[in-house]
Amino acid sequence: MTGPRLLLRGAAIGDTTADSGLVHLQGQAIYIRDGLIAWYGPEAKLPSGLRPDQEIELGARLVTPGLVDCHTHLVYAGKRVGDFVHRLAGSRYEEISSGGGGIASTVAATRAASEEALFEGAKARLERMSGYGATTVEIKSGYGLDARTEEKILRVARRLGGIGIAEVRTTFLGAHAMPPGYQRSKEDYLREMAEEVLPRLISEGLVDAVDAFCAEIAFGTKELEIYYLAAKRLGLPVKAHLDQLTETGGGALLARMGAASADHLEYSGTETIAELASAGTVAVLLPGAYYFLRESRAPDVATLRAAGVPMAVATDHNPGTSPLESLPLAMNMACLLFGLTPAEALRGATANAARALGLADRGAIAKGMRADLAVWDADTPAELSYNIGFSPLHSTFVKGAICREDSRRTDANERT
Ligand code: DI6
Ligand code: FE
Repeated sequence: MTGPRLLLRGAAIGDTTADSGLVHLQGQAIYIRDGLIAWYGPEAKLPSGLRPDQEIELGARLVTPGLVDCHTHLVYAGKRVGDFVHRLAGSRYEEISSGGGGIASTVAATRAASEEALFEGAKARLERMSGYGATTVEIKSGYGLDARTEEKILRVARRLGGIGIAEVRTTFLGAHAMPPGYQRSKEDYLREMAEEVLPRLISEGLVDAVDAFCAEIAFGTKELEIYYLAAKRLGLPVKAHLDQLTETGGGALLARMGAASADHLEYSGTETIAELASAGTVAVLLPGAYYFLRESRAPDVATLRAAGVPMAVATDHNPGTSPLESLPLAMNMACLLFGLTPAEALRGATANAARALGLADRGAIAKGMRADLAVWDADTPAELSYNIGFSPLHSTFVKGAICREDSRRTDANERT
């Protein structure tokens, strides 16, 4: 593929290093060829002989790697405002689930929705996420819990990846909850999902990874073993929602499976963290769900940091526990609620999030990486974690193509 050769001038680069320090370089240029960063460095050292098709002056704006939202449930129908109101009146999340609300109500709405309606709803959300700087978004199934609807959700997710707003990675979350009214055991359900449904979805090119909800109200480690083994046999990376509401002891299973990521981790203890560290598993922190459920126990960031577990930050966008679309707001919450530094938050939403998805080609500004970039009206990289409910995004580039430009801001600039 040969896209236009682009030369971005007047950029301030904001990025993170492997040890999580912030990098902030002024007066930079970035040369993009074939959708990749072919060169970047001080404008004064621009190699001669570059032949860009187009030059873009960024006026000293901040350029970071495009943000990677590595954990979302973007495709669903219906809202859960009723659950929210009940929780505010004192009900617990677990009670709402067992009382007919919760995941089951979103499953019913998603089964009933047409593929087109699901697509339109999720497209609007993806557009807004792109407006907050996301250039790669992971999307999980898991609101179908039957073959037909899981496939419908994943087809919508794939289609969303093809419309040029952001790159989409798909995750099969057949093990999200027991389907309402299912008569047989959890083992039977997971066996059916892993041995019948998953291979078919893979053969249709719909699945990039496999996830499960490892929790008392969902599935335990014993039942999940068959499910994960099937995924591994089919060559897919695995991940889990782990220890969100109580400690499950699932770290050992995930380490044995060489999990790409373990997500939530509010209740994970030192042993679980050591297991994740031994497997090189990324810890995905989801402060939106913590905040929305008014949890009081935060992930043990100090121990994760000391153990050298890479930490990512994601929105966990879903209608029940995290109706959050802004990755910069998740970064802000990760700093204020979980104790990350702004450098860790940025790395968490770029390089470490890419790693949680097994993607080595993005998440940093370096030669040979995909030209997935976010351009901000911000002075420093720490500023991305500072704002609340406002995103200073100017534009994004996905594989070297400008895919979003805030027209109001562009007009304003043209007027000055
Ligand atoms: N943990 C969550 O926070 C979401 N899924 C999960 O496994 C919540 C899903 C929902 O309540 O709809
Ligand atoms: Fe989730």
